[in-house]
Amino acid sequence: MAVAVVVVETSQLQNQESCDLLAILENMDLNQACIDSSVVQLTSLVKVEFWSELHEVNQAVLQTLERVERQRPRHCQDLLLAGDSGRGVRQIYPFPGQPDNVVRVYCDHTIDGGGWTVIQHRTNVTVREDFNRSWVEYQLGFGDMESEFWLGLDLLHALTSSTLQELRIDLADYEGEQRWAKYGVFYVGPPQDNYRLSVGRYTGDAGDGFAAKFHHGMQFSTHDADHDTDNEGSCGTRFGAGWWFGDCFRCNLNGLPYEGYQEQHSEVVAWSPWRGYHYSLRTTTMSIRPAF
Ligand SMILES: [Ca+2]
Repeated sequence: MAVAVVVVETSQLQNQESCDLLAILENMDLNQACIDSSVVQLTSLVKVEFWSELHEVNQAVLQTLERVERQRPRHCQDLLLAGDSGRGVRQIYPFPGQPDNVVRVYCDHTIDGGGWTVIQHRTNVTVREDFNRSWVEYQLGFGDMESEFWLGLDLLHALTSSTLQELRIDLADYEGEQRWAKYGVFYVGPPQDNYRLSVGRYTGDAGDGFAAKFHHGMQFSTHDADHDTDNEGSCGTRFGAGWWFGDCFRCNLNGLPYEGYQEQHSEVVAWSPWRGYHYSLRTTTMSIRPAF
């Protein structure tokens, strides 16, 4: 064994001037075959150690990656549990099995225990966002998350598919009054079912604007994609919004941004159980989080 040879002879080599392995072996009065064999064995020993170390490093990297993936937040509630606070734009990884598919969402930890992912927001900023958008725009989402926006139906379907979600709606009028509505069940179906809405188990003080026979079970419609239950016309065209219209609505939070009561208009930002069909609300916020 070459290593044994080197170790045994080390005491005799303390005065060696050269540290070159080949020179050391040659000075040990070994025959050439023994020298060649020792060098080959040493080289192979080094290789085995190298691969073994590389394997260990590789295992450590894989374990770290698995740990990082487990720690990646799927929604705002994961961020809250990890110590996040306040509100603002955050990054989440909502798609199971797609650890690199990151999306930006607006999280709010300041209301009702926190952990809310905001999916829609309207407010009376100077330049209002246009919510009378096409089917594709409602699918992909639009607007500015720091201002008015719609998160997008594709992401809504993904977020509500992983685990049962609850929905919270916060409303404010132009007289300084505020109301809220909460639904213990909220699910947005897949694109092939036109993002059909499942909503129920109301609590709150705004009144049940999503009441079963009006919006629960309805597909999503826009001015260019009519899936409502009004056989004579298009609610999306008539009321200037994308929404889960039936025939046509009890609430329409994506309506046209009129301010306050409108005698002549019902295509307003409406939550009829509170302010009726002709009153356009100042602020609306729709947020979701896991129900359990
Ligand atoms: Ca229709």
